[in-house]
Amino acid sequence: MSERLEDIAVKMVTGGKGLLAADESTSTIKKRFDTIGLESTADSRRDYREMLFRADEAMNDYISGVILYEETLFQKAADGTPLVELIKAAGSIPGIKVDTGAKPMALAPGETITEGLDGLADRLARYHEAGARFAKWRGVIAISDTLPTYGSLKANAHALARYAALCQEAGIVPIVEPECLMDGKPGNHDIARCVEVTEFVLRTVFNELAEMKVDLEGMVLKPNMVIDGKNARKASVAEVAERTVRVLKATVPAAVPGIAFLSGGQSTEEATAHLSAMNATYDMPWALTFSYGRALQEDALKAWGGKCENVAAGQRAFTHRARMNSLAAKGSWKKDLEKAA
Ligand code: 5MM
Repeated sequence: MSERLEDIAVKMVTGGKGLLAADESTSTIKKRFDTIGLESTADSRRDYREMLFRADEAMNDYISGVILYEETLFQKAADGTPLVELIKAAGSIPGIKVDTGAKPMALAPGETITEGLDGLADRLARYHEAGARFAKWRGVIAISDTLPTYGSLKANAHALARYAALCQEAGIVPIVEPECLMDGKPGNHDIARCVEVTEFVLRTVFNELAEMKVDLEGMVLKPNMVIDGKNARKASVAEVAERTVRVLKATVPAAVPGIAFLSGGQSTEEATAHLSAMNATYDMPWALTFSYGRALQEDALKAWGGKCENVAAGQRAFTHRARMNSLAAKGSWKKDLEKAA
């Protein structure tokens, strides 16, 4: 029986589960490994990701799907089992990052355009064959007093919509990720500017999705939260939750089954607290969950430190964060659970 995109999308965002973004490109994972003094090689990347995917409690109970980088989709664990099979065995869905990165945009200083559309239909067919049932594409939007420019925003939104249409045609659920940068430069914008930009970005993205005939029931939105820039943090948890939900309600159609936030450079605990506050306080037409990279992995990476004797410690740290975020997806995270751990 053919799988319905709508069913896959619902499974990705419901039941108190969320997504693990483990799709760091080779250059980004190198930066992460540099922080623990570990050389980035195909084997060290495999060891790290294998550790995460073999964390049974986290993967079975809290993680609905994993976003992979292409290398990982075709990589095998040390014992020869394909990493994709580890993910599936835990009842989680393998996904794949299909953009080829945000590149400097011509005649648009400080802005980028995400590439990867050429030949994408063929790649999607290969990824589907390899077991991927959802994909991810990230458009990056810089925020300052003068950015984004409309040209850059429109080009990124258009690329996101073309990608989403290609995914749906290939039987793959698109995660549409327009990220308004919290930690870009200068990063001193306030939350009011973030409201303004995020609202305009989401409106533009959904217009483009409509023009490309994307079925909203068969996609997942991965937005930033509405928050002050990294160098100007002031807003309380309640304010971030309130302003984020308000912007989403103004722009995201109820047909979208779920919204899975990126963490964007928030501390691990902030990312959890904000998500929990939204779910605890507001009635919303969509499921609200996490699709965190750094906020799920930071503590695990540190605890592991690249040493095989620390695999269990790394898995414990990952499981703890996954559990906290699962509680947040149900609106029932409490700060003292962090202390207890
Ligand atoms: C895990 O990081 C992802 C890959 O980034 P690069 O292509 O730059 O290597 C990234 O797309 C990620 O999926 C999202 O930005 C969310 O991650 P965070 O860390 O912001 O939660």
